[in-house]
Amino acid sequence: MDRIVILTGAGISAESGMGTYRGPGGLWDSMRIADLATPEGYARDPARVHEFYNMRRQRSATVAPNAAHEAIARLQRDYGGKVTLITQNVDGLHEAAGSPSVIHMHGRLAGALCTACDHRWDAPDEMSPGHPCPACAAPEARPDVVWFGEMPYHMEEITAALARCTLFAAIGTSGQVYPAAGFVQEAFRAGAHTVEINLEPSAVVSDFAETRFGRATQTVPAWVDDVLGR
Ligand code: BV8
Repeated sequence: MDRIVILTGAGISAESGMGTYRGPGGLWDSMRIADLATPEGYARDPARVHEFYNMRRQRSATVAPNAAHEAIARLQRDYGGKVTLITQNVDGLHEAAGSPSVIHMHGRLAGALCTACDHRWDAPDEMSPGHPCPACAAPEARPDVVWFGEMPYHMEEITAALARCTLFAAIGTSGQVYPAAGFVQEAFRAGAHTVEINLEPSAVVSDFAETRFGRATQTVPAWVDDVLGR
């Protein structure tokens, strides 16, 4: 049996109404990464960053998973071999679609983190500077999201899965953010077949053996049917 590793990005949530980061109407088109998704930006203006994440946390609670999220949950349920699902997304749509395990390498909008004691808890809708940590009461709560310049989460587990995988699929990602954009090369070095499933060619499309272009709600269920049908 194959060992499948799937990496998803904002494109898989696009048809659920969650914005993407780049491309038409992308979050980073209107917002400055340096001000909103870096530790330096947070240190400069924590209220502005909390507001940015409060707005996205509330938006994330209003959208539903789509056929692409549901197809991946079906693959995780029905496939005989191991399926490791890694997402760059900070929304909870894979879990909402029924995926039994999701590795959030860039954290989660629904999570809060205490910078004083490392405690993690479910974030309230609204967080602001000085929000107290429920464990140590320090006024040090921040969104539990990985900013640029910070180490992504679960990298040991991810590296081990890539080193053993026989099939790697990147779905809905522009391939512009590292280390995620380099996972295809790690999978290729492990001897895996690699497939890019995206609306258009990503920045690393040439690293993939196979490509399937189109909207995720069309391309992902078809790909899952192919994998399950093999
Ligand atoms: C780190 C959380 C090291 C926050 C995010 C120069 C070279 C190489 C690397 C670097 C460099 N300079 C700096 C770096 C490192 C940096 C980086 O890669 N920068 C880039 C911009 C050059 N990376 C980091 O800082 C990472 N950390 O390297 O740490 C380290 C080592 C030791 C010690 C300490 C540190 C951390 C990166 C994580 C940043 N956080 N998110 C938040 O979300 O608010 S990144 C952010 O981008 C999201 O996580 C997002 O998921 C991710 C990637 O974007 P995509 O998911 O790909 O989304 P995008 O909009 O770009 O693309 C959407 C795609 O979907 C498109 O291709 C589109 O065509 C497609 N699509 C659209 N609609 C559909 C569709 N596809 C199918 N169907 C549709 N309907």
